Amino acid sequence: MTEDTSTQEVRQEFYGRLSPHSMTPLWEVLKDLLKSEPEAKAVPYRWKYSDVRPLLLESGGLVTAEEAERRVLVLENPSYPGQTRTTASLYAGIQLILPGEVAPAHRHTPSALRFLLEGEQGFTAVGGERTIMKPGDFIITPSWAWHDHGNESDGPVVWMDGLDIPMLGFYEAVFMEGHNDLQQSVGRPTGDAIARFGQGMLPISGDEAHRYGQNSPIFNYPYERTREALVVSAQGEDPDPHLATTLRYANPVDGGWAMPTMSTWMTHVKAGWDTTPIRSTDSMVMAVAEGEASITIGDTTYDVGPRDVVAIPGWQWRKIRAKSDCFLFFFSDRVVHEKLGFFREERQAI
Ligand code: GTQ
Repeated sequence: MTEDTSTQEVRQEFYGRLSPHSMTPLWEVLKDLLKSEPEAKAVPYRWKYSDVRPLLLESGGLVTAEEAERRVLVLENPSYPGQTRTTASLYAGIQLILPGEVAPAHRHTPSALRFLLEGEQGFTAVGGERTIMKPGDFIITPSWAWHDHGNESDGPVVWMDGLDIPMLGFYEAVFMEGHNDLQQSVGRPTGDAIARFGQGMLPISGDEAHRYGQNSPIFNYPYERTREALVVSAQGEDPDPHLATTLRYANPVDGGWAMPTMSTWMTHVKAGWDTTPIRSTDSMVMAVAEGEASITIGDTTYDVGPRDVVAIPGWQWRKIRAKSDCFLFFFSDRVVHEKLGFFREERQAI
């Protein structure tokens, strides 16, 4: 017997006596635990709206929004089967509300965002105010805010939900409460929040700004305004080689991200433009508002068009080639990486 095998045997015997005490030797796992670069378990993935839509509408014939509470097809990362997550930390799903339906009022610790894909007359009520949601709008549902959704049009209303459920799941802090009524009572006129907070003005009494806790008091950022801001910005400067023309959704009170756990922004890439690869530690979900593009994530390239959704795991080189003028919505866990001090970004030389 060589000295090596006997050393191994002695160690294994020792490890065997550790395990009944619920202990394990760090040195056997340290190289897997601490690596020189982040390694995502999630894989890139694209959901084509032409695949999602017919299945979503079919689900509309199987279960009502009220019965389902939320009739959503979860966009589940292939690396995490059964785990209702789209990246390691983010959840995305596609929600359908049919004409006349109501998704009942409830509240939960996870924060939610909506990105409107289809339908003109869907609404959501958050904290006593209703907003009508139009395609391309970005809507915030803060943690523990009552919310219910409805559709007063004669066509389906469809949006992407983005939630931080996997993050809160890690902290074992996911819980919810159902409302006594199907819908919450509405105490403020539609448009109140954006009038007070979204016009470059703020209420003179500072207290009001904290209506939605750590979230932006603007809870619907209309696409019309976002798009205009991007189009005009793109006229006034050359696009950033890595980010093209990108504006982030900001909290007007403190200039920070609009939500405390999820960063959101929109990127405009003009037809014919190609971005230079960039990577960052945050994982992302992208939804196409307008345009045709190809996005490369690591070794994988996807063609995307309106309403397609893509999962982008952390620390993978990404670049976008626009075939027509593109407007791309993103949400990511970047704000958490920044707050906790481990956000990193790397840009390939031009
Ligand atoms: O609309 O409140 O996709 O509670 C998952 C959980 C949406 C919602 C989801 C939810 C909601």
